Amino acid sequence: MAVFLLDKPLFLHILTQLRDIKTDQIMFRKGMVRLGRLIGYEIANHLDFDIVKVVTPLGVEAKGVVIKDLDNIMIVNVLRAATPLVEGLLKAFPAAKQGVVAASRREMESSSPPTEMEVEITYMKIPKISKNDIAIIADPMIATASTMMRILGMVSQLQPKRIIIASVIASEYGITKIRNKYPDVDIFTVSIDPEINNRGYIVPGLGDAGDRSFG
Ligand code: U5P
Repeated sequence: MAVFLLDKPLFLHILTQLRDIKTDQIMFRKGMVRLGRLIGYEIANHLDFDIVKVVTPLGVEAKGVVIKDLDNIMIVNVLRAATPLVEGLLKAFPAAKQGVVAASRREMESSSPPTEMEVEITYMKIPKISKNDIAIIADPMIATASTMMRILGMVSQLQPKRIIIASVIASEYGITKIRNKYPDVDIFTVSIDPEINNRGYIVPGLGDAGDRSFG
């Protein structure tokens, strides 16, 4: 598994707006869409490609690149927090199929940071995929990774060619948990934050991504 840390200034500029408590719902959602698009382009830059030749209008050959897998993408939208992120990803992968999973954590205050949280999945619809397809699971926040592990369990059974996680902030703990069980999964994230608090929120984080996008 590789972790791709997307920490170039434009990513961090948008992340900083998302972290800021003063950023309102509209701007938050817009920032998530922008990040989704940028993360999508980064993922596209790490897909397999072929070297091809084309003939230009000048009648001469030019060497070029074709990323075949651009048309073999299935994006899983982890409702509801991932919806604006997926909107952005779809700009990078307009031909993508889309699956949805409605997942919610049972949140409660405990005396120490949770390592596991109960996750309820109330709806799930994943389109048929082939062995040539790449599954991108989008969730802006990976804290205890309880949600992601449930979804990875389902998506890995479909045996896609590759599984990629698109996230904005992942905790160190969550990444390690995913890496131990799913060593072949790639994670694209803008930040790796160090802590999880007693309610299961990433610190410093950006709060509840679903609430901040949708109220
Ligand atoms: N979540 C947040 N903010 C946090 C931590 C978690 O919004 O600081 C939400 C995300 O929407 C994500 C889920 O779907 O909880 C991931 O938590 P976990 O299952 O990794 O603990």
